[in-house]
Formats: sequence, structure tokens, C-alpha cells
Amino acid sequence: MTTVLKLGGSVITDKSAPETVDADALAAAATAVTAGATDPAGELVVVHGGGSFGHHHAAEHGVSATEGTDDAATVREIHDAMGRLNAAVLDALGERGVPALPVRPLSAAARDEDSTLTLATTAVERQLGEGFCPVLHGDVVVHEGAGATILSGDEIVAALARSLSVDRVGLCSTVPGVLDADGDVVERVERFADVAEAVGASDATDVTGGMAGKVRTLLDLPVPASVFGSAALRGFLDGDRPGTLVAGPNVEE
Ligand code: IP8
Repeated sequence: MTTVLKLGGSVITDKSAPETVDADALAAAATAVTAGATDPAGELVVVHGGGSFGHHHAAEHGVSATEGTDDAATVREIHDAMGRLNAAVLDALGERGVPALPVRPLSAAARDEDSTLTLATTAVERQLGEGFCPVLHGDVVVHEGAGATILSGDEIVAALARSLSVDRVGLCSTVPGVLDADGDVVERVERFADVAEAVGASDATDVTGGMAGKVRTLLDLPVPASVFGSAALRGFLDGDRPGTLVAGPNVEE
């Protein structure tokens, strides 16, 4: 039984100030991970987003999921910032007894010219097998013909759900789910058209483009994915399906 949990960067950082962890929110998330019914030792993979760490440096240098850089110092600057956030997440989990270990995507992933992502998952699988809790993060990734581009945590979640035997996927976000035009949580999304108007049209390659990009990425998965707010994190880890369930055509239920 493997669960992949994404902690949104906006959930665990203060996006209004560069490189600022939201210590209370991170502590609450880490506490939920230890208290939930999902065993973080060997059954849980955590992925976190960039928040005020990665996005701040990426924006400063004009690097995005589609606009690359061939400047190694810029790549390292973004990657190092994500390393600092990753260390904060590992500390918050480790202090609470979670056997959390880093897996850093820059060294495990690559993108082809057509943006197809390859993510080596042997380290993640082996860490799970030995009772650890792998913690990955949105990162920079070397991209054929473009230098290096931004790899979102959502894409990593999708790559993990495709290559590992994953039972449950959850995205903990700052909103309680995918919202309709009236601001109410949509219970289930099976086609992008169901929510296109409410989440706004987005280019399919714009994976860091808010809820639209998130929904598109999740609709491709072979397992259903829940999108929920931080108040529902514990419930998700206890086995509930809070917020919105995104279940695309590849899901066999
Ligand atoms: O917050 C972005 O990850 P996301 C990672 O999951 C960087 O989109 C480096 C900006």
C-alpha cells in the first residue's frame, strides 16, 4: 500500500516573503503525517512544492516549465533554494519520528525535447522497501534543447503514480478542493471540460499554472487523486477521500 502526498508550496511557506517557511503550517502537516493511519515508514512518499523558495528564484531569472536556462549558476541557485526548503520539511518530519530521506529530482530526472519526463524511481522504491519515507520536491530539471526548466511537484507526483505501484494520491493545497464558479467544492472531476470554465483554460504544457494545470496532470493518472485543503490532511491519511476526487479515463475503479 503506497500513498503519494503532495504538500503544496503555498501550504508550507509564506509566499509573500522570499525563502520563508510557514513554520506553524509545516508543523501541523508533519504532525498530521505522524498521526494518520498511513504508516509514513515505508508506505508514504512525500512531494513538496516550491512556494517562496523555488518560485522566487525561478521568477527572478525568468525560468519556467517552458522557458529554460543554460546558466549552471542559475540552475544551482534554484536547486539550492529547494534544498533549503527540503531540509526544513525533512527536519519537521524527522523531529516527529518520521524516517524521512531526501530524493532530489535534478539528479534523478530529465526531460526530452518534447517535454516528456523520465524520473528514475529505484531510490524511492528502495527507500520505501527499507522502511524510509522518501521526500521529493519540485525542482529544476535538465531539458533537452532548453538547458534546464522547472519541474513542478505535481509532475513528480504524476511520474511516481505511473512508475510505482501507487494506491492513493493526495494533493494538499490552500483551497479545500477544485472549486466551481460559485466557489463550492466540486466532488468529482472526470473530464477537464467539467471544470474548464471554473478553473480557467490553460495550456496543456503549463503544468505550474495553478488549478487548471493541476487538474490536467491528475486527469492523466492511472489512480484517482484527491485535492483537498490542509484541514483535511489528517482525514486523507486516515483513508478518507476529502475535497475533490479527480478520476480521469485511465482510472480503473
Ligand atoms: O510548486 C515548483 O514546484 P511546484 C518548483 O510544485 C520550483 O510547482 C523549483 C519552482
